[in-house]
Amino acid sequence: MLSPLLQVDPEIFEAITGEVRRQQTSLELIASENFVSVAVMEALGSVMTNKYAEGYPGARYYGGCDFVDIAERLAIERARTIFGAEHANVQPHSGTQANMAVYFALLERGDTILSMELSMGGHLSHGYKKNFSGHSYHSVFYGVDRKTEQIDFDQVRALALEHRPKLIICGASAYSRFIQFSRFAEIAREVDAYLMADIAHIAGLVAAKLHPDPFPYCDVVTATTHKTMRGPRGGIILCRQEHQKSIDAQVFPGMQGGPLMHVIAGKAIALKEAMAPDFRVYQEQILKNARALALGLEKRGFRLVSGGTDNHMVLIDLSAKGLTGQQATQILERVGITANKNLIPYDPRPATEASGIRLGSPALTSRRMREPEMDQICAFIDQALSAADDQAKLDKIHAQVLELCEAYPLYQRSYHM
Ligand code: DSN
Repeated sequence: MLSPLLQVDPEIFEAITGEVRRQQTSLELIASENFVSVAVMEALGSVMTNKYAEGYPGARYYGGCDFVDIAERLAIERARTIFGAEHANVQPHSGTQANMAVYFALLERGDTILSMELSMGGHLSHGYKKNFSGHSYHSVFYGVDRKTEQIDFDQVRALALEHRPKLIICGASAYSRFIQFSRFAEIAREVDAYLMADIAHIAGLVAAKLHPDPFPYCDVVTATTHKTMRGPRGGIILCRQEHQKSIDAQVFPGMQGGPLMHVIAGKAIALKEAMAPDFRVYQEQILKNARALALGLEKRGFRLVSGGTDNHMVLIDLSAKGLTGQQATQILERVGITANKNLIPYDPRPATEASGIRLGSPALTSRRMREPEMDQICAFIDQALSAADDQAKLDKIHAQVLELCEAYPLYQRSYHM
């Protein structure tokens, strides 16, 4: 019981130290990833992982819940305060689980959902045919305008009037523009639909009031805590009081068993961090860095989907560069830059290849990089994608990437941080 990991399981020890090295020595540009604080990591590795706590604070099915109750109450209160929500449920294990509980609470099997098409920037759990949400509900999708590559509200309204959805979902995982919740609310009101915002990606920006606020307009808001919020992996649901009972009942016992109390403690810590003044400074820098990425790429001849960014990400169309998203991510990986291939609107390629890549600034902003470093990274990306298979050139870029990473160290304290 008391032996260190290195002794108990050297293979996993090696895997973890390898991952530490990878995170330290590469440039993380995946828009949905971030680096949690040491305090959050302490909670994740704490004894709260040992505790069963089915139920909610003060009303559990197991004894011994006094201390986990403290953690969950703090997480709930902090989430309510930050987002100005009447109720928060902090138990969903992920963003998809949060969405699932909302659907269970608001819909019957076979009801119609109107949401953004996955290939236009939406999310699997918003009704995609191979996801539970697509099996259980009838999905109708809106997309973006071909020219502006921004949400086409005429289409959203026309589809809403035609299909009379019970739920309209706004929110995306690959869309670099503000989500105009007020416009969705007008349409939802017109057709008497519930409105849910999935702010998984932009929760940190919303918390810092740097993105339009969904709360006055939506019945329910779901989020993740690990993207721009910079907390542990997990989901959260925020809603009006009238939905509290049904949503809580659909998270537990409807959909999950025991909550992950160590993660909930980590969520509480991340939410406390989000209440500190420097969190807003961090979120402002995320925006500045995303804009710097957009500018740096544009001036090097890359085409940005929708022409730019209002949030933490940019979506690049590589069609004119003669590369697929898949090829580009592989080349970038060879120089220590991590990104993901992504479909672009009206993409002629399949998702396994894709014509674009998605880049995000949250993780590197946590490393304290700023606009000059973003510009330097754009130069690395440009040089790497033009180098094709020239190993000598790629090695040279990789050496510069390593130098930059060394200048912005991450987790110095012990082997797993
Ligand atoms: N996988 C997440 C993302 O990268 O956006 C969404 O769940």
